[in-house]
Amino acid sequence: MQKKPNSTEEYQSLFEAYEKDPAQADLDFLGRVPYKDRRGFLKGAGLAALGGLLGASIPFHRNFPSGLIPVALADEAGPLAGKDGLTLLNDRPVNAETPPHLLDDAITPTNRHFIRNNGIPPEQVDPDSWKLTIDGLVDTPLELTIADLKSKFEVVTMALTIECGGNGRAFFNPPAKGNQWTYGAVACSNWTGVRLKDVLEAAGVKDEAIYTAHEGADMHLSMAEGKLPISRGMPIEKALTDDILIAFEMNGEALHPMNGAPLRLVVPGWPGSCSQKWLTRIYLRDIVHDGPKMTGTSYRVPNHPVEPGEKVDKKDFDIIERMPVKSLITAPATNASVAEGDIEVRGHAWSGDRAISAVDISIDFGATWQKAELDAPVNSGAWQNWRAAVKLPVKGYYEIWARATDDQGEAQPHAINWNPKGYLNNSMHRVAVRYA
Ligand SMILES: Nc1nc2c(c(=O)[nH]1)N[C@H]1C(S)=C(S)[C@@H](COP(=O)(O)O)O[C@H]1N2
Ligand SMILES: [Mo]
Repeated sequence: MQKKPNSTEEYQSLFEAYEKDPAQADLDFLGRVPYKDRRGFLKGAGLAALGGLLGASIPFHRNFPSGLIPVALADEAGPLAGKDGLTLLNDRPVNAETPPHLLDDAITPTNRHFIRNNGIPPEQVDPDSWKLTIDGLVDTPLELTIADLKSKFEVVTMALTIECGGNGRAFFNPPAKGNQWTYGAVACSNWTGVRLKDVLEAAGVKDEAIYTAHEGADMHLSMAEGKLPISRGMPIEKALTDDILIAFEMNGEALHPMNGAPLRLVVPGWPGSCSQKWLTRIYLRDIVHDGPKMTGTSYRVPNHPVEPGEKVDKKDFDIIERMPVKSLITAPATNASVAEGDIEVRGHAWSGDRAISAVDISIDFGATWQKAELDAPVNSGAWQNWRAAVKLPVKGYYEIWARATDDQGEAQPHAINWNPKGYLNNSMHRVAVRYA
């Protein structure tokens, strides 16, 4: 039995031993290197030496950008362990999205839930000793274990949609800086936990409280002590609604480490950034929270229409609240070739905290539309599933377009509503299909 190394230095020295004499070294240790520590190893000669672990040499190792890890390793033991088919957009911090055709399930399985990290997740979490602090402008500050949450409050399970505010950013022109999400920074899993509202009411919300502030146990990319990568909040009226959970289970099991284990907030319909992962503290404030990624232009859009590329003054940005009406086509996969003209088109639709009233499908570039069959949400906060039997009249190339309309009559636009940071792209999803 090899001793498990337990510090970065120890990993480093084992790795150096491996570089000196691969035949004699403890090869197995590499598989256990936490991904945050791997970064230092994977440069130049270090990367070349990893050939042993990958089962092949790396002819172009000199070109490998430092800071990335080989995808083959990432999938096996890194942040994407337990995920299936996600596209890694960045490994520091970890950001991975799900191709639309892998989001076909009515309820998103954990292995298909996207990952959006702003910092470095905590490495060792102990659910039994995890504590959540509720303080700030409350009558009685609380410190709760997960066992306390389960025993003192009603435990509920709900399907809840989380979408990153930057989903669809890849399609902005001029481009917006940040993760180039295409379609897959959205999911609707089953979450089990207690209502945020019940916990806040148990602590007693003071009259002066106007905003929540959330903290998690992840570290800033700089690893600086006490510096949070992200701390967002929401107006107290929103926090006291029924659909927001402090969740300790995802699809009937412990949360995935990258989705916030052992405890997180789930705020459906608002930007995913409200749903603090690795949740350690919620405090109530008498000002709009000003934590990291609450200020400047983070998660904000201009409060008036702007031209693509237009410079917008900082004071003209508003904090994003609800996410806009949107839909996703999950079948067929784009670029699919079908042998029959009769096909089923499927997908999901959602609109912040509203319900969807219709999803329309077009196969003729928007000239005519047919109504999809639309399910009611399984509960409020869940996306709605839809399907349509579609007939492709003759062989050839088609695009399937989907357009959702919500119960306030708002429908998805054809073109992107451009904004400087690339948020809220709810333009229609188009997939290419060849009837051959
Ligand atoms: N502690 C913490 N919570 C966080 C984040 C983070 O980086 N750290 N990212 C937020 C953002 S921007 C999004 S979109 C969601 C994504 O949740 P997921 O990674 O479980 O899909 O988590 C949010 N909660
Ligand atoms: Mo996000």
